Amino acid sequence: MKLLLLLCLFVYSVHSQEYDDYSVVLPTSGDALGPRAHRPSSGFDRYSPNQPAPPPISGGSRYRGRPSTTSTDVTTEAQTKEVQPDAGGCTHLSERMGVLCPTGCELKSTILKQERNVKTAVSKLKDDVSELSQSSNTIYRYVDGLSNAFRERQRVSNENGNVVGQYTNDLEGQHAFVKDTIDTTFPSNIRVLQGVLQSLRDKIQKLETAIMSQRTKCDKPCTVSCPIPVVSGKECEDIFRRGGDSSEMYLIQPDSFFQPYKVYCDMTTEKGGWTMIQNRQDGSVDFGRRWDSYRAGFGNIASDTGKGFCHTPGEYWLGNDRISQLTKMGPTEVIIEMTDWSGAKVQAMYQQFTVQGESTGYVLSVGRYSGTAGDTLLQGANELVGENRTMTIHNGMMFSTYDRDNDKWIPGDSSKQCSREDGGGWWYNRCHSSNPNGRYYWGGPYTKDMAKHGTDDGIVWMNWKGSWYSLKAISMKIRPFFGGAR
Ligand SMILES: [Ca+2]
Repeated sequence: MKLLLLLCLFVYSVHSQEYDDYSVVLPTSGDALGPRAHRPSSGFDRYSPNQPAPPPISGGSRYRGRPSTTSTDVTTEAQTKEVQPDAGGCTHLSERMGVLCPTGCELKSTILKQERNVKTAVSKLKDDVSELSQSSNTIYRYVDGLSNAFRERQRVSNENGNVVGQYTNDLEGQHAFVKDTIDTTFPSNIRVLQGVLQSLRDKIQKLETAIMSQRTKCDKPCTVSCPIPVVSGKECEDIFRRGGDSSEMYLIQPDSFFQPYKVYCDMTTEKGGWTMIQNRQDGSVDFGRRWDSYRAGFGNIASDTGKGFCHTPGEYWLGNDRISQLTKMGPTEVIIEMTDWSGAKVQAMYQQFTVQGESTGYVLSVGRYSGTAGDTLLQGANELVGENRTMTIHNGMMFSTYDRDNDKWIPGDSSKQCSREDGGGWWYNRCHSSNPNGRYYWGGPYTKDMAKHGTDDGIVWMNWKGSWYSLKAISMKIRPFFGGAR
């Protein structure tokens, strides 16, 4: 634009110079030329008059006079000269006059007119440029924001890549560990477990074999298979006197009217000859039995432990009929030996011991106590006094089982049965100071909560261990009384 303006000013200057030169040459004739004829002075711009002109050249002309016809034509042409417009357009009215160059004024007007257009265009262009600049700024900021967002995304992407890489590394490590574990540890453990499993299978098979063996044995009642010594007699004292001096199972026949039966003979204690009528030692036999069972006897007389003879007694009750018969054959003494869970041993001996027959309820008669366990059968419980103690004396009592109430506790009242509450068959009064046929408790001390009916139903000998201690072992052996002298 500036270049265009400079170009226009240059053209204007050239035209002005040409015009001035032209004005000097041309005569100042007529008022048609207008105000350009003078320039009023002002200030120091004073008019200075022209210098006097030198005299013209005179003398003879080198030319001859012109022909007359040409002068006439010139006059005519001068007379018909047309007045040409001074402003507006670049062409004469007559085309033969050629093109008329614009005057400075016309050019200025044109330029001013164009300048307005140009200004308008420039103003619009400025607005456009400003708007474009704003748009450019907006776009720049937008692009800049996009760049920042891209860089942020790139950073986040890089960080995610790092995290993924780390996670991948960890995962690969774990995978390697798991694979190594599966490839090495698992097979080893599986082999160990397979060995354990095989061992367990072997044990189970052995147990099944043992169970089958026991089932086969239990299909028939337990019998003693060990050989019976040839020596026999009416009872153990008779056998002892016949030469049987080893403690083991023998066959006795007290009376020829009865069949011989097996019994364990103690040939060592107190000079031997003792017939065992009762034995408790391990709880292997249930003593909570009916009247008939106590009458006939139950349990295991003895067992073979592999030495070829039955030298070890089992838990058993010889039977009230047999006991009655043996004790009624003559004066009989009894020794009651007992052991607690610490291994301590005491005994109670009665030089008189008789059991009447079933018709009188197997009434017990004892007398002449001696020993270390304390006399319960004659004296009752030492810790009780008066009638309460009398109620615990067993001498003179009938035998009772849970299905035959012969005790002194409200006879006739089926709800008051010593045998039912104290666990065994015995010569209960109301009810006991000793209970050799009671329940077998492992360990010794027991409580009411452990007892079936809350009573002292253990293997009790009150005058040694009290009511709430169940003995580990107890046995009753009888022998014909002979005053200790053989
Ligand atoms: Ca009763």
